Amino acid sequence: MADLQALANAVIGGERENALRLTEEAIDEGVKPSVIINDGLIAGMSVVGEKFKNNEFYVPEVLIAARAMQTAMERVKPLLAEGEMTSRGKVVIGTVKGDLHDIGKNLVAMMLEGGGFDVIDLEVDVSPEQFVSTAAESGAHCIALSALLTTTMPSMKDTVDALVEAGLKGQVKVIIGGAPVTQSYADEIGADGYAPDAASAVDKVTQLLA
Ligand code: B1M
Repeated sequence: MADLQALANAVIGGERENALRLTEEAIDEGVKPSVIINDGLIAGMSVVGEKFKNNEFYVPEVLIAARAMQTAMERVKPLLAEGEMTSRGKVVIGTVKGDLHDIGKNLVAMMLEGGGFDVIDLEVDVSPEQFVSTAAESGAHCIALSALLTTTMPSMKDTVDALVEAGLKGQVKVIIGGAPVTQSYADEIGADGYAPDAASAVDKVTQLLA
């Protein structure tokens, strides 16, 4: 019988091949793809998130776990029947204009995906206009902005302002983060939320979209 706890454990341990094998076994046994994703992959990643928050896991462990999760996810996602699994929301993420740091942003994107959100990753050096037009075109619920340079933080405010100008403020939530970013900066620029790390970002987006 398919062992979804073992699958979750394989994700936690970053065992990519094991995670893929257990996913294929579950598929062969007829377990619903949504159950494999929720009770195996997302369950595993949420433990990873907790361990990261509690400093039991560091960046390399999270990246390796996320890679195992993504490999298994790629196998099972195409099998989802239409409407079988409702996304928890769509998030457009990127590192702001002028900023090329992407390690933290990638972690946040992977944790959000592992948390059951649809993620559109615009990568790095993303202008306010790109964030807003992608959110509008894709019907996203949230824009997630990462900045690592104090000099690029103003682009976060420009993005919030561009959202206001597009008449989407409130309808599309904005969450910000990155090493130099603080809650008081989020309050100052009118962002809806701030998170200090990738696991907290999942909690914050969940809360904002509730
Ligand atoms: Co750069 N760099 N860098 N750099 N770099 C910093 C950020 C710096 C603090 C180093 C230093 O001087 N001590 C400094 C910034 C100073 C400042 O502005 N206050 C700096 C500088 C100055 C620069 C350049 C200007 C250097 C130069 O060329 N003279 C240049 C700028 C390039 C550019 O972006 N235009 C530059 C270049 C680079 C590299 C390309 C060499 C490389 C980036 C590689 C890459 O990302 N692909 C790099 C690196 C690696 C760093 C350090 C060493 C590490 C950053 C990192 O990846 N941390 C960094 C010093 C440091 O932080 N110790 C530094 C690990 C990562 C997991 O953490 O990104 O903080 P972090 O993400 C965390 C949280 O912040 C949070 O969650 C993550 C996981 O918990 N988080 C979010 C991040 N985004 C979030 C979004 C959220 C929520 C949470 O919601 C949406």
